[in-house]
Amino acid sequence: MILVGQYDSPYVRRVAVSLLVLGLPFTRDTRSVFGDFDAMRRINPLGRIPSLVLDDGEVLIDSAAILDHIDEQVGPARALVPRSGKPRRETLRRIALATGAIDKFGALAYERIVRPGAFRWPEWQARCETQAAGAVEALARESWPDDAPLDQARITTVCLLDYVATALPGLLPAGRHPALDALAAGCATIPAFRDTRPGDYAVPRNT
Ligand SMILES: N[C@@H](CCC(=O)N[C@@H](CS)C(=O)NCC(=O)O)C(=O)O
Repeated sequence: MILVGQYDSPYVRRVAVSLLVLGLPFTRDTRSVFGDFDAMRRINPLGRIPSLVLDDGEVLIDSAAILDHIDEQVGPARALVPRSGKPRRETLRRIALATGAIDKFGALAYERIVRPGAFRWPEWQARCETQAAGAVEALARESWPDDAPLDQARITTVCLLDYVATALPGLLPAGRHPALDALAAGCATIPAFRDTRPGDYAVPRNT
């Protein structure tokens, strides 16, 4: 399997962490979705990451669809999202909050980093920040016991937190949500997270 995309993307990273945690081998295609746009569009017509190229050449796009396939491959006992009932609903709710926050922080990052200054819209940025902050506050109100198994809600939430720390430093200062700080610190020592840390934010910057 080939995982397409860089770990600066929290969506790519949550797939990478999941593959590593589950012991599923993969290689990487680290071309940039910005710098190698045409090549990326040949893999995924949307020109977005992540994609997962299976061994028979089939290409899966969108992290949710990729993670669904991975869970199916390992079976319900090892799947990172519970199969049914309240545990499934609660996990999906946390994942929705975390991915929603990634979308809104991502929109904010693109506003700040990609869009030329003359075309920025402060009210839109404020709206994105309010929506993302609301989702993070809701995640902070959830219970994250130290000894709970590593599931997809934890993986995606930590990928969100590390993404904000890297791409939008200062927006979620340490101490604002101690429970989330503890969650991220606990996961930082796990090899799957340690070995996929995002580098410097790779999107070309407009001033
Ligand atoms: N829903 C998609 C979102 C993927 C996404 O937003 N990827 C970003 C990187 S974090 C991307 O490809 N951005 C480039 C673009 O949209 O032009 C998923 O879960 O895979």
